[in-house]
Amino acid sequence: MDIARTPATPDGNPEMADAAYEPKAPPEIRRSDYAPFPWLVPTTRLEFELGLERTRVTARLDVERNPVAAVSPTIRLNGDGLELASLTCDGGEPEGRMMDGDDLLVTLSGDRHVLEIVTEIDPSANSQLMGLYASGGMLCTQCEAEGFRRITFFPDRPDVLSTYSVRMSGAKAQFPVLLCNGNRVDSGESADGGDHWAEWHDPWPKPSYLFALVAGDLVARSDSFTTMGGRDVELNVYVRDGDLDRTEHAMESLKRSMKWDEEVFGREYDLDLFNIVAVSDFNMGAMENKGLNIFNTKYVLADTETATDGDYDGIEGVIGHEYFHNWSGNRVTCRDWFQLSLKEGFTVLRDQLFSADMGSEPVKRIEDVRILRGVQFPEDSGPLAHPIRPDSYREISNFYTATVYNKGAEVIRMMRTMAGEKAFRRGTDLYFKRHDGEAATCEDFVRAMEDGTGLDLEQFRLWYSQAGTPKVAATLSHDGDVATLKLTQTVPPTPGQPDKKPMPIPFRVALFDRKAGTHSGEQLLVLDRASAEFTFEGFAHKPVLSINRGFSAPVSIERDVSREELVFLAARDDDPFARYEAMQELMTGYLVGSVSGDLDESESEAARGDIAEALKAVVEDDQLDDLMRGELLMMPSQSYIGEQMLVADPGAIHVAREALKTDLGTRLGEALHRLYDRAAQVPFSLDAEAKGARKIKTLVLSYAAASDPAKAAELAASQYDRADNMTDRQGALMVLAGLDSAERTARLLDFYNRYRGNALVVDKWFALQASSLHPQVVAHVEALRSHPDFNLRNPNRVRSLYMAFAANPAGFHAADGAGYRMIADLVLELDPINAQTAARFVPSLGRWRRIEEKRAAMMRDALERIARAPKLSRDTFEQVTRSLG
Ligand code: 0A1
Ligand code: ZN
Repeated sequence: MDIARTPATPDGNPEMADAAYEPKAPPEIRRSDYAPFPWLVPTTRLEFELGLERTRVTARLDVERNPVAAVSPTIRLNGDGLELASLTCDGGEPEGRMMDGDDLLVTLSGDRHVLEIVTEIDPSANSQLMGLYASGGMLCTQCEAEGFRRITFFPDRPDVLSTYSVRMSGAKAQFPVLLCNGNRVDSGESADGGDHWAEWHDPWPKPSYLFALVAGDLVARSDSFTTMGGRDVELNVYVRDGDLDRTEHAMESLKRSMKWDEEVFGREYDLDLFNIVAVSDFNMGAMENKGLNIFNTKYVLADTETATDGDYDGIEGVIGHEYFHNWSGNRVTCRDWFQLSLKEGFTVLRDQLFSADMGSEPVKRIEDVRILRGVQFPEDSGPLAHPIRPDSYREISNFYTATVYNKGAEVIRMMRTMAGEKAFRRGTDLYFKRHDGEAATCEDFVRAMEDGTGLDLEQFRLWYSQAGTPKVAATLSHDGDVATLKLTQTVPPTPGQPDKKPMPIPFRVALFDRKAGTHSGEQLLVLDRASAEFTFEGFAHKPVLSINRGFSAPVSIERDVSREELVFLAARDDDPFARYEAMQELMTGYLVGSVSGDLDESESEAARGDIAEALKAVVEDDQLDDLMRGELLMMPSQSYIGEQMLVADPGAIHVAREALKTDLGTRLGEALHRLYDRAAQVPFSLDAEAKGARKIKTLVLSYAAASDPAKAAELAASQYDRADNMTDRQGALMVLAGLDSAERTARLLDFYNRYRGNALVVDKWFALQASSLHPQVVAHVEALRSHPDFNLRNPNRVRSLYMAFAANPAGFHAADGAGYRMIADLVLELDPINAQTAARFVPSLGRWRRIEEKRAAMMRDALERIARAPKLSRDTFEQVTRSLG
């Protein structure tokens, strides 16, 4: 009997099966339930007979009992919607088999067996983009976290490592290029030449989530890299014909990554071949499959006509990230998905350090903190808060979060700060040496850090188990010649974690002599109790406190500081991050005060005057480079301002923020225009000076748009018309898109017509309109939904319209609730097509508890409407129930 499609219940009654196996609440998986898998799979042989609509997969697994696991009479082979064509054990009928939901259980009574499993799949019908799927006529895979089970029945868990050999065959004309992990060991073609095949072998044992295969009509940019040990590695970046000219930056970034990882972390590449393939339908940014990284085209393709400076930086960062995974993720992988931050937090830190070394370190740090505070802090203070090492999940795809990635990186960065760079390197060397070839845990990492650095990290482990952003109150007092810094921490309650313990928080601190404008050295203080006092001698006057320099800890600080002190720090602090922070605090303090009605008119006026003076000093400071100047001139985001308030009124914040922009644009008008004119003289190049000049130009335009819209429209239109690069063109169009002017319509049309064949640029066109400050933005997005280029099946396009919109407070938080309804409609429509992407829109609605009453009720309604849908994916179900909970 073919039992593949027959759901079985424990009592074997198929009638009951639907009710039992399509539960409303998918089961919760708990970290504490981890047990080693009872079977080892030393080798895996896969044969793919490839076709877009029908691919036949023959898997041969050599299995043997795992000596360190509990004995089991069966082996659980995970499946997800698979059609089982045949199954044999040691060449014959297995002793027993049954389906448990989508999984296949096979009875195995001996110590060693060979299982042969044949499945048939339809890649063209795979709109979830997990497993094997078709994208623009090619076939590719995405297996992390649990996609391999959509290809064949397999123990699809990261602690089962196997050595893979793979044969792929298919029509030569349709799939001229056949790629897999590892090295190509053989190839050939059928007698009539219509079909061809390739045989691949990956010598490194790996978990199934790192498996990858690509078949298609692709062309490559090829190059090579000689490793520090003298290995010549062939490098290829595969793209579709016509895109080759846009791969140079990706290839150069790859070579820089390889060199940097040798120099900074002592990590050498371990195969003779490294392939990157770009695909246009992809759920995430990229994937680190062993020797065959698969990338979203967004993180590969760039030329100056079509990609912005931000795109260039993004490509370098993501290429680095995936490459660095070869050690932090592949050579040392994760025992289970609760340990995801082991590879992701560490690899994000590695890519951040790499990008900092390739460009401006302080600017990179500020950008990283902006992402953390813009995305992770709200996550940590909302219903979806979880520790960097979660305790449970229903759908692991929901845990590829800013917490696991970005806070995870901050946690490791704190260890580096406390240990110092040299000792940190001893820790990472030990970690790689000790766990090479293993599936490890976060605990293993921390222990290697302790042993390698000599730090005692006992209490520090709380950073792995406790969710929530610590709040630290800092007050500085002065008596005689002694300054006393009092620090008090609270870690807020989060879902499932009502009570928290104090955590060790490392602060880089300096005390400035207000008159001399200098300090006598930075210190590292570790606050490891609820409250502590630190004293500093030798201060005749009260010094000015500079704390959390370099953002040494991912916490929010409430410091008792005067405006005058912030102005001082914004102008004088020698730590660029602290200087940025002072500037942000000046503006945020004013905006929060103004929205809360705490400031009377004269206080408001004085505050705006101080901010304008501080900005003017930044504009005129000729010691600053423009990239850094741009950071100092940037206003805090709406969401960051909202985050400072217990309950936020997005409408009021928007009005206050725009009003401040208008005021500053007016007060600084001339100085800003002089800055613009200077920046406009800098000819195009990709160096820091020219990048800085472009950043400044668009910033000035956005201040001008608020203070003098007619002039801004004219200036932006002229920047657009004369642009010789995408940064200038997009910056100008972004400003125009928010203005109700004739220039807007003409340039938007021009942009579309100019780039209509280029999907990544058309994505920008959608995003620019969806994130604009235009009062009709909701109507614009509704209209764009019906544009012929809109396509729900392409995640980049969906994100370009709707992620941009969900992040646009003026649209998403429209007072009548139209924005919330639009996102709920999208989630419902997208969920059956691409659950992973749909679920990513839920957190924006999940912020309702922190939003004023009227809007909160409408956000809740939107969530409840999603929850009432008769059938929801595991992904969306989990996010919606947690958000309502
Ligand atoms: N490991 C990848 C992220 C990733 C995760 C899941 C995916 O499935 C759709 C794809 C990519 C990284 O950190 O880059
Ligand atoms: Zn990663």
